[in-house]
Amino acid sequence: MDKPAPAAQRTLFERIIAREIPSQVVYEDENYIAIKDIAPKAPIHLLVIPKRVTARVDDITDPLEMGRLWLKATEIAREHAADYRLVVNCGAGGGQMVFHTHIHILAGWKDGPDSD
Ligand code: DGP
Repeated sequence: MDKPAPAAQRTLFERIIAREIPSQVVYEDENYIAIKDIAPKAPIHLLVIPKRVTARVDDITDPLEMGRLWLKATEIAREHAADYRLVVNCGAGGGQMVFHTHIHILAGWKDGPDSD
């Protein structure tokens, strides 16, 4: 097997997947990992991260791959909350800070996203 790229060339989330950086993993399979966000913006704040690296969600061009990612995000969200918000920040101007595609799951408010 090829040696992994040096840490400096890999994304933060690749390093989390490789367990080089600790995180709270709530789900993992061969294609995805879901972790708790380090700076939660809601009572429940998870990140669903495909293991295949693309920088941003619009780099995914295969409809099946895009569909599977969103299905996985809804599956994981439903395991944590009945109602939830899914968010994708795309590009620095869209608020993206980590350039490894991910979907935010936000949930757990008492009475909707603006309640607490
Ligand atoms: P975005 O702005 O969409 O790229 O969101 C990146 C998210 O990643 C942001 O909500 C904070 C989270 N984050 C950044 N560094 C870490 C980390 O080291 N561990 C975890 N669990 N989350 C992180």
